[in-house]
This record gives sequence, structure tokens and C-alpha cells, in this order.
Amino acid sequence: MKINVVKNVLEANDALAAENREKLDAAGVWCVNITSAPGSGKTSLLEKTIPALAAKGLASAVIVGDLQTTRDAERLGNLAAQVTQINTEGGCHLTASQVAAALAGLDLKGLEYLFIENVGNMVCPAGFDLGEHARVAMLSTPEGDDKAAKYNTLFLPADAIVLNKIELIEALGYDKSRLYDDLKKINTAAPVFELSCRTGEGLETWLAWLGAKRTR
Ligand SMILES: Nc1nc2c(ncn2[C@@H]2O[C@H](COP(=O)(O)OP(=O)(O)O)[C@@H](O)[C@H]2O)c(=O)[nH]1
Ligand SMILES: [Mg+2]
Repeated sequence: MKINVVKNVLEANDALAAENREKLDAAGVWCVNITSAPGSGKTSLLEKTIPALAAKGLASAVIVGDLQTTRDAERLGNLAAQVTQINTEGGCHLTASQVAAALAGLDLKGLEYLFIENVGNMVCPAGFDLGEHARVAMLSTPEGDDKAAKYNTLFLPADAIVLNKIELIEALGYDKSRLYDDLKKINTAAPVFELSCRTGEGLETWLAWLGAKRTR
């Protein structure tokens, strides 16, 4: 008799994440999981990204994770084709099973992109595959230029890194060379997008990356 043993929580999560990815692949939906500290600008980035994609005829859905409230879903409700809010009620990251439940409630037909805004946290989301095709780790200048080094597990598996609030760089004395020096030791494959959701600077390059990756 063959006995299957699920070794740990992460293994069970990974199996469900693979199912999520298969479902998204079958529907032709490309999924991006955005992680950062609270306040880096994840929702702001989606507020800019989703209408820009819609203007190119590309429809997006969002799954947004927070401990409580539907505030981010309300911010994105009029912009995205579909929005689902997951309240983790204390959980510090989303899991593949929560995303599977959210996917069951989404109509994937006609969607090109699914964005997952993970719970604001630089530690817990790192180990949990949700079934995404790309993982985006976000930083913002007010957090300080040492955060990639301190929270390296978030940046190790990232397919892209976003540095937001770039228009504040001088006022804050943010030293970009410290970030890039740290990233040389953590992740040299991921492109870094310096942008500002406030001024719009740098958003075109980010949008071009989203378009090119999805097509591939
Ligand atoms: N100055 C500045 N503020 C920003 C920028 N992007 C977002 N914010 C502000 O940062 C705060 C947190 O943004 P939010 O999108 O809610 O972050 P989230 O918690 O990561 O989803 C809000 O007050 C935003 O208006 C930016 O590029 N520049
Ligand atoms: Mg948010």
C-alpha cells in the first residue's frame, strides 16, 4: 500500500498553489502576487496599474488580503473587473487555500490579469506560494534603504522589485546605492522598478514589464 504523507504546512500549501496555477493557466489568466510592508503602496500601485491595463483592453481581477476591513477592496472596486477581499482575522499572510476559495468565486473568463495584494508584512508571506506566476516585492523610500537586507527572504524569490515613493528620495536622504549593493547579494535576476504612484514617474516601465511577462 502506498501511503502519501503530507510533511508540513508548506507542502500542503504548495500542492494547493499548484492547483491554483493550473486553474489560472487553463483560463489564460496571468497572476501577480504583490508583497510589502503595510503602507508601501500596494493598493496605490494597483489603482494606477489596473486602469492603465484596462485602457489597453486588458481586464484585471484583484484578490486583496487584510486582517480586517474591506477598505482596499472598496478602493479598487470601481477600477477592477472583479474584486475579492479576504479577511485573515489575524493571519499575517495569505495562503493558497484562501486564494483557492477566492478563485472559486471569480469568473475567470475574459480576464487577463489577476493581482493578489498580500497582507502587509515583510516576513510571513515570503514562504507561501499562492499559485501566482510572478512575485513582486515592494519597498518604499520612507521605510529606509536597509530593508531589503533586513528582510531578505521577501526579496530572494521575487521576480520583480518595486521601489515606490521615489519622488521623496532626496527629502528622505534615501541612499539607492545601499539598496542595489544589498540586492547584489540577494537577487540579481529581478528587475527593479523605481516609481512613484503619486507622480506617475516610472509607471510606464513597470507596465511594459507586466505586458512582456504575460505575453511570454
Ligand atoms: N508620497 C507618496 N505617497 C504614496 C505613494 N504611493 C502611495 N502613497 C501613499 O502611501 C500610503 C499607503 O499607500 P497604500 O497604497 O494604501 O499602501 P499599502 O498598504 O501597501 O496598500 C497612502 O497614504 C498613499 O497615498 C507615492 O508614490 N508617493
Ligand atoms: Mg493595501
